[in-house]
Amino acid sequence: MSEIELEKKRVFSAIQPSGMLTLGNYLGALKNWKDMQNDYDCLFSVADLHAITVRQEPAKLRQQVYTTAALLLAIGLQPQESIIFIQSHVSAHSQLAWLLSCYTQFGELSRMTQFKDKSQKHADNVNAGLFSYPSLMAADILLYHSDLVPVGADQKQHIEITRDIATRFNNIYGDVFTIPEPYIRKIGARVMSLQEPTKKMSKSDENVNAWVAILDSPEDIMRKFKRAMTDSDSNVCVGEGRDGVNNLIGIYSAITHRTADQVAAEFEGKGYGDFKKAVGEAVVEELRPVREKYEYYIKDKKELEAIYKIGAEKAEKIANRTLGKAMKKIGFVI
Ligand code: AQP
Repeated sequence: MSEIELEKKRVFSAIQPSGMLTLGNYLGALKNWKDMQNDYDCLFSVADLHAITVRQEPAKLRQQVYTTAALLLAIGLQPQESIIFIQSHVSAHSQLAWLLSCYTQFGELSRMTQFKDKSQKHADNVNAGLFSYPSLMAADILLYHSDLVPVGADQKQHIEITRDIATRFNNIYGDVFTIPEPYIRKIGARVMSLQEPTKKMSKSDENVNAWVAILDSPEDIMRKFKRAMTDSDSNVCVGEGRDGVNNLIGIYSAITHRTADQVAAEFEGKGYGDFKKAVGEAVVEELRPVREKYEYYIKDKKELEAIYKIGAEKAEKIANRTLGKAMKKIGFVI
């Protein structure tokens, strides 16, 4: 029987080093990255160019880039399996972003909910980069002919605009870009704030009790879940308007792989106290190995640097080919 090696689908995703990564980042994105790396041809990036759309303190940003890169290894990404790199180390991202911004409409950028949210949150710094963020994200994805982009639900709109930009470009110049699909899991795709459960859990939330950092100590995690907002009912079951409880059930389900009905059965007759404790403990145990491995990777900056430099070299080869092709099609002399 002849063996036919099937080409693996290409996966790309990135994460901003804009603060301590949260349980939302972990369940919505990182956990899926790890699960996909054996079955797909993967590239994962630390999106430092995206991070400066919000003002960053230089020393802190540098440290967060290291922390984020070390966390990618700590969650189990293998440099032998996946290409792991820092976005700004591959200049094709900025170059293609400029080209694509000329194929992106003002009207479509104005409709992006992330732009609306962040421009309200950072009203003193509504910069052009914040507005054109989707053109850079489109460049990130399209440079690698990505088939799938594993993200949390909040990024769906950005994948849709990427598809629109790529289709527009291809309609003018022929088949240059692969049209990517979002890869959004049902469970864990939208982890909400523990204090205001109608808002997504976000690493830049000023209320530290609203979010759990992947590197939080077990004591802090337990305390945050104990204080998590629920409601005046005491039944652990999913229901309309029960945002706090729904969120905790979602987190527990994502970690224990139990359905919402199984969770309800497990806590029947017990109060929120027992339930919150169980969710906290599940999160502590899920994140414990990540925290331990993180300590190992962050200590050895030389190894970390070697990994992301090799990653950038590999990524650059793919990215430059796509960039060159796009430039040639547009009519640049190259
Ligand atoms: N609460 C969340 N639930 C599920 N997924 C989430 N993601 C973020 N928050 C949640 C997913 O994590 C990936 C990386 O996100 P990012 O760091 O690039 O940017 P973000 O979506 O803007 O995340 P934050 O935490 O809200 O950052 P800040 O506060 O800096 O804006 C993405 O796949 C995202 O969907």
